[in-house]
Amino acid sequence: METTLIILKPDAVQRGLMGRIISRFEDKGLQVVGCKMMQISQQLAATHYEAHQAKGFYAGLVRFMTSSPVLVLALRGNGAITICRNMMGATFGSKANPGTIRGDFGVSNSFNLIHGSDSPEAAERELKLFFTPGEVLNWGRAGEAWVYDMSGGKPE
Ligand code: IDP
Ligand code: MG
Repeated sequence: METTLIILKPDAVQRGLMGRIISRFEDKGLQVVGCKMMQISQQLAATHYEAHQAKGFYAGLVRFMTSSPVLVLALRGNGAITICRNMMGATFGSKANPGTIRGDFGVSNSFNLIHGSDSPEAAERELKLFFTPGEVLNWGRAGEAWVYDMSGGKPE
């Protein structure tokens, strides 16, 4: 099972889209194992987006991410990282396909509602940045046996 970091960005929180976006992930069968609202500090935004430091949009991106509260989620599932990235859609709503979160809820070429880790390495690094170990809960879902076929001993 993979765990991925999702951030519902300031525009998603301000526009009242938290519930609808979380519902999409729950409906899909992903398990919420961590969830909290927070205001991202300058330092945390800089660390999280350090790979983009040289880009022209970097200063604006840090300003956006620190401007208003976000909701951070740890989502778990078989292949959760790729599943979430596919559900998010292309980087900006103007280009993202209908049926994706960015495609259905946004039109901007700057505000884009959601972040999701893009690799197992990124997920490990980002989960540590946003959650303390005790904030990610290993809880058993009552309906798990009907989310995955476990007859072969592993989730299919
Ligand atoms: P991703 O979030 O789809 O993985 P990246 O290219 O990794 O997209 O960029 C990280 C974030 O930086 C984006 O989600 C977006 O918030 C911001 N960003 C990327 N490109 C631009 C741009 O051209 N203008 C403004 N913001 C941008
Ligand atoms: Mg990226």
